[in-house]
Amino acid sequence: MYEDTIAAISTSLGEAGIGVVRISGQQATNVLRRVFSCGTGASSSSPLSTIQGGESFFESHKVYYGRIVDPNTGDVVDEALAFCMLAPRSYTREDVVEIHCHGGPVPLQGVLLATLQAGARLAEPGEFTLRAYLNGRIDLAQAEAVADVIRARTERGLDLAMKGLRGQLSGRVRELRQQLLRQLAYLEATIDFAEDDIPEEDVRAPLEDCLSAVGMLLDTADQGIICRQGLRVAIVGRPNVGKSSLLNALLRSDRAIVTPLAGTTRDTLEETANFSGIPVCLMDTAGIAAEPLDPVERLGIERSRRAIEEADLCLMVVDSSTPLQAEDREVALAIRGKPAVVVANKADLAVALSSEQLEGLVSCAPVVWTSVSRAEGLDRLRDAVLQSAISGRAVQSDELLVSNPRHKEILSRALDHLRDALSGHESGLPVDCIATDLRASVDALGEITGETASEDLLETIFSHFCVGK
Ligand SMILES: Nc1nc2c(ncn2[C@@H]2O[C@H](COP(=O)(O)OP(=O)(O)OP(=O)(O)O)[C@@H](O)[C@H]2O)c(=O)[nH]1
Ligand SMILES: [Mg+2]
Repeated sequence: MYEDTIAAISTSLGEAGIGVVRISGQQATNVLRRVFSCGTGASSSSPLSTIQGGESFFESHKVYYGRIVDPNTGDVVDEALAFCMLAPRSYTREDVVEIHCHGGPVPLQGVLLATLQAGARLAEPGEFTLRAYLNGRIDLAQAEAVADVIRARTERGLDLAMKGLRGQLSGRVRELRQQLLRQLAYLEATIDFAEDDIPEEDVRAPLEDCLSAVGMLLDTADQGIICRQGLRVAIVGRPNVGKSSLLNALLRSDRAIVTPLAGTTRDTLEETANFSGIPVCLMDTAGIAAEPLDPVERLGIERSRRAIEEADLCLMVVDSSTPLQAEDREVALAIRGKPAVVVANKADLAVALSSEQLEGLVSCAPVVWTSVSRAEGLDRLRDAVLQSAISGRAVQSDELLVSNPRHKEILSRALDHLRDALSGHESGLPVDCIATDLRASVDALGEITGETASEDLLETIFSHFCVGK
């Protein structure tokens, strides 16, 4: 339990019907007593004069109506509802108070200031969730899932985050860690009590089981991470092939200017679309021309190249009604090495390109024929984007997905140590060498749930949270 009591605005600082200031810690109810005047407040210039009865005055999980007042001057700050969630039945497992006031920046900041004047200290980012973790209410992976729930951009992302919050991944990782710990205990016993009669056990089979289970979790990570973070997709091509038209069609809105003139788009433009639950940030770019007409076009082309660098995947748009041009090949060169899909657009016009020509344009890139002006081929294009991004391995939606890059890195470390342990076992290395690898694997898995997390790691994770969570 912490000595100090923290407070923060827990809702965003825009205009809204209500906003919430949250307080957590041993003094939470005392802070509320100092700033809260119960009832309509007709005769309540001093908050303390209307509230009697000490600690027990606020019943847990019961809502009180009243006013928030400045604890020094007694001036009314806002009208509010307040309620206490006494430990341990709260988010942090400490006493928690929520004050629901009007949701504007000025009343919210006024209410927060009153709680600080009454003895609370301003919370650090993620400090409420850090306390929930340190007080054992949730583990580290669940704490990370809290941030993912808040930041989810699609229903699928939310579904993933909720699974994390319910502890699905934590449960699986803990199970695997327990299995490994059992093997480790056995190996250590054979080291410590070599001369005693320890019945011989097969270490190899359970280690192989764990190895394949960790490998299977790891296999889901690329898709999981895309579901959580989304994809950045650059729409590139020479001028006038229909890039902006494609952006508008995929967004189903008239976002970018489209004209029959080459060089219409000068600057890159970003907008997010939802492809089967995956947030896809689409970047429309200036057409890459061999000879830019003016400095603006040249700067635009530089930005197009930057967008290619930033992208996870490129949609290379070509005009299928004209033969390939040097500029098309230049674009193909610019996206070399990136996952890509070739979009053979304007398929409603007389076709001037063969499938072979298109397939040879960017190595390994699938080709999708579209007519953006007739809205044809767009579903196939969305499918091709997802297929390319997840390397053709679609995971069932009810399968457990690893969606956090930190968890992926840990799993791959745990897998390496497990592999070392197994190959050591096979080549007859001394038991203590095998035990060392196994211990490293167990410790790595513990970093996911937090059993073996360092203070630095906690600081890194929670500093990315918003204040008030
Ligand atoms: N026939 C036909 N015309 C299309 C299609 N897609 C786009 N166009 C037309 O092609 C022209 C150029 O479209 P844009 O979307 O502005 O092309 P762009 O690649 O963004 O061009 P820049 O911004 O200049 O690089 C417009 O007149 C569009 O209406 C299509 O599928 N079929
Ligand atoms: Mg354009």
